[in-house]
Amino acid sequence: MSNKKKIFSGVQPSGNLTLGNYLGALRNFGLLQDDFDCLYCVVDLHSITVRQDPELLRERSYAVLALYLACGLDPDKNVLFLQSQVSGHAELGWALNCYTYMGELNRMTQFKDKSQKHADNINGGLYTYPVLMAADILLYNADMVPIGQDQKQHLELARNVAERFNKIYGDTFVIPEPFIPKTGARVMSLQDPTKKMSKSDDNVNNFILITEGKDKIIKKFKKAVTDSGSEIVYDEENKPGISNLMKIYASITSKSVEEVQKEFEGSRYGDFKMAVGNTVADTLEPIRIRYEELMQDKAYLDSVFKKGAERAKSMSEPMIDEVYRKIGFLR
Ligand code: ATP
Ligand code: LTN
Repeated sequence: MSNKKKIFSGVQPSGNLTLGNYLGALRNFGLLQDDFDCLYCVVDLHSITVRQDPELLRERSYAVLALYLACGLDPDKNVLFLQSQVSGHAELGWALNCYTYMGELNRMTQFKDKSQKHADNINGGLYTYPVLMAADILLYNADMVPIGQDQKQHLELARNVAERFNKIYGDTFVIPEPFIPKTGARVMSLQDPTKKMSKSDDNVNNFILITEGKDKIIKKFKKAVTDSGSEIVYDEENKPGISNLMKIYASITSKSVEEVQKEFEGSRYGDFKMAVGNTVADTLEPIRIRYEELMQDKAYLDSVFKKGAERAKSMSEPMIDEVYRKIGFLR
């Protein structure tokens, strides 16, 4: 690794990835790979906070890696790896649990949301999950963490835990900064634009999958709820549906929302929805094709994971050593 700044981010293999994951996270991973030393992790340890079918979990872990690659991440330039194959995450995670207060964890909104959604399985892992996320980042001294808006609170916690540890034991961890895109940081559900587009949503019309075909994508955009009125204007409060579509279009075309508004001045909702659907589908099409090819070659995906784990291990071992020594464990 060079003296470039370091990036860490992760995606859970808890379902098929959506347009939200793409615009909020994956696309930015690729944009950062030339200027930073990047580690991109498939965070399978995180995903078992919700019950997973073992076979499906394995398949989805490959699928997230295949999507990383299909989105253009170069496995030689970036460290692409599976969290459970690098023991330092669980080790540092445990240690940091003892430096995180329950009061802090009680404030995490994702825990509140997920415990409502999975009321029959509110387990300890779901509660302490942000500590494991802090460990992921701090283990490698990452300077920056590309994430969607929903993860901002978790990153704040990681910063607080790092500062606390540094205060007790002297400089140990780099304090990481969030990297949240201007548009695309919070893609909303197509049927209920007041809630986040989520891969674990029960209603398939709420989300667009990265790997969905063109016809399906266009159909879903056609069905997307819009608001009263007929003008394409950005107004999150009164026109959440149209505003969400405008943000999606802006993000995918790298335009500002103002430019999008100008472009569609005088257009009808139906035409605008078709334009968004077409643009999204055309952007995702090459990714889907490459993804499908890669999923046919598990031996290759295994080899990428293997190399990634080796590199991640050698990068993380000095940190575990330092932390354990500082805490007072015999080395
Ligand atoms: P779930 O919906 O199952 O809770 P998730 O999609 O929120 O999962 P991850 O797959 O781990 O969780 O998220 C990976 C990255 O994608 C994170 O950086 C997250 O902030 C981002 N992300 C997730 N959903 C959206 C969204 N709707 N808009 C923008 N970014 C998103
Ligand atoms: N908590 C994130 C996934 C995640 C992550 C990370 C993101 C786990 N560890 C480290 C950035 C950095 C989520 O649920 N989206």
